[in-house]
Amino acid sequence: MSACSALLNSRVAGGCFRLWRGVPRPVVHFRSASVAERGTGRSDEELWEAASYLPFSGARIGSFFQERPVLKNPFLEDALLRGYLRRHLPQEAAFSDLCAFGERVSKEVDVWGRECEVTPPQLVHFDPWGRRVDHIETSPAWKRMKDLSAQEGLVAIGYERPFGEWSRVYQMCKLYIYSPSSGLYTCPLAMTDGAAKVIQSVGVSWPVDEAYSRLTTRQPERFWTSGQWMTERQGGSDVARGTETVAVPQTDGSYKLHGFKWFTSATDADMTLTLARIQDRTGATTPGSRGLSLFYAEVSRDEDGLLKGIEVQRLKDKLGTRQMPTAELLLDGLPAHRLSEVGRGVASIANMLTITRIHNSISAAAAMRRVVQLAGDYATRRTAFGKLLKDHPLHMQTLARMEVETRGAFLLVMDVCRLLGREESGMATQLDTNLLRLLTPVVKLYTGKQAVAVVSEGLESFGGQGYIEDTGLPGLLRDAQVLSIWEGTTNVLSLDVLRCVARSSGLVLHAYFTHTKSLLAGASSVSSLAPAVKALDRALSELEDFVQVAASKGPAYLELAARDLAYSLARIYAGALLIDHACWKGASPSDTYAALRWCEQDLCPVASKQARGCYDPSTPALDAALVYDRPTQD
Ligand code: UCC
Repeated sequence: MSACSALLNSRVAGGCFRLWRGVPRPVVHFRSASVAERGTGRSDEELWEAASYLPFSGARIGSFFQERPVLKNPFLEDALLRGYLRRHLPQEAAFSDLCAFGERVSKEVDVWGRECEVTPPQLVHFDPWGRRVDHIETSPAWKRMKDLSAQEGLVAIGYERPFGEWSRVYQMCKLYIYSPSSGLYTCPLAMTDGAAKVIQSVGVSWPVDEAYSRLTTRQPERFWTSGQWMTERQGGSDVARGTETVAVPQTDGSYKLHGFKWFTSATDADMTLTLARIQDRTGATTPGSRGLSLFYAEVSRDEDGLLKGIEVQRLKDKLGTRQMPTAELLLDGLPAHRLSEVGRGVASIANMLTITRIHNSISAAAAMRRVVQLAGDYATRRTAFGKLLKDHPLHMQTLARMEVETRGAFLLVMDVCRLLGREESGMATQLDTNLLRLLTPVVKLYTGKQAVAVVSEGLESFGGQGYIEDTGLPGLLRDAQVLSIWEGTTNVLSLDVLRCVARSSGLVLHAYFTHTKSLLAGASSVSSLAPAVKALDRALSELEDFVQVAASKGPAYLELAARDLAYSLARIYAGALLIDHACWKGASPSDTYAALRWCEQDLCPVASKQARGCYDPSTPALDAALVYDRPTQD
């Protein structure tokens, strides 16, 4: 008989009293036995036993409860965010607004975010009398998010530009604080910002002047959000071939759209930008990218309450982002106005893509930051193996690695925001513009991918509790997973990097090398950073060598190297930003430590993989053979 079953048997035979003989009596917090058992007629001993020796019973569930992680003011808690702003935007107005907003997020908004998650949108197709209404019902919390977004100027700041070239940084810092508590309201805000940007680029005049003022207002009752309907049944990446929607010209110069949009995010929007092919008199359209034009449409209802020219087919059943309605839409004569020149749809909507990709990167860095903050807080509360988690070096090593990833992501995203701000305020040099074009896809793809890894690691740091739905933690991972998918998958964006290198005849890479070297210039005399600077210098020359060799290779070679090239660009640039930040006179020892740790990884995977022959002509066939390797018949 095992020791365990012997104990169990002795309990059954003699009662639990024996189990405690000679063992110090436990301190048990119990509901008052005399009250609970009064009138039961049980002896004192029975009562005493029940009260003192049965910490778990029908009436008790034990006395220990794990403390939950506490969300503190995300602005005050974030040393790098505050350091970055002290360095670049040392304005009291910005600090006090971000501090107050951080307080509001932690005390008020985070609860709404959770409410959005547990009260997902519903599609009501019919009213009780059978009339088709296609009404998307959203939670009260989702509606509060809309009002808050207007009040806090989460889109407006980008257009008011209160801090000149640093206004985008300021706006995105607010979104960074807000994002993980926003119940995914950052998605409609991203598209709203993108739509305002597109309207600004084509000219704020009829028919979009009213829309522009509503997208950028701070008045909740006037505020509109926009959709971005790009994805059709044939897929969302190859927009040029996948778009079937046609635009039928009307006599008044407007159009009616007919098509099927397969993914439309935040479909409760007030308006949308979308792509379609203009039909000629015979009904013919131009295929490919040159056949696509950009359209503006309002989502409105007729006097009977029916959506004009739209049927909501169904809501998507998604892994995450459940807070937000994502729908399939049949466009059946949707009234619309053409915004771009005929056939310039993709190029015109590219402005929107730049903005939504930057928002995506903000959400990715913010998700990492949130899970690191919560995990760090939890480590000060949770005891295991006799001490707090924070006193376990291996646990802290894990959290520190997550912190390093988060810092790299934050600086990458902020630098893209800095460049965007410079461009929009007319301060950008040609180098800035080229750098912005190259870094936007690089930062989006890198941070999207890293967010999944860091948030997943973060959940693990809570043990089993990280896997429990109503802690709110699993939602962070579900929502992170979309970040590498929408707005261009990792591979599609890696190919976009190649395309912008080719279209600029390499000028975007020239801008990249020039600026990265300038970031390192001040670090050569800082001895504490020497190993990081050395590693980065080496990686930069490996990357330059790769570019030299790759220039003589064909498209197939470059395509195989595209993802590793994008990762190399991201890691090297983030390393340079971390080093540069650590050289700032206000930097902390942790800033130096983070830069050193970042630069310990393989900073230039495209060179390492090239050296191993990963892009050789034999590779595609070997990859395919490996993927489709099946057991042979015995
Ligand atoms: O809609 C979606 C979900 C909405 C939710 C948004 C929330 C996000 C924020 C969340 C925060 C929580 S998801 C679907 C989004 N779809 C995509 O992202 C599309 C992915 N595919 C691509 O990006 C492809 O590379 C395409 C569609 C751009 C490729 O199309 P083409 O026609 O083959 O492109 P081309 O020929 O390369 O480019 C056509 C023109 C060129 O201009 P010109 O003719 O002047 O040379 C390009 O330079 O467009 C220009 N262009 C760009 N310009 C293309 N891409 C860009 C770019 N990224 N930036 C600037």
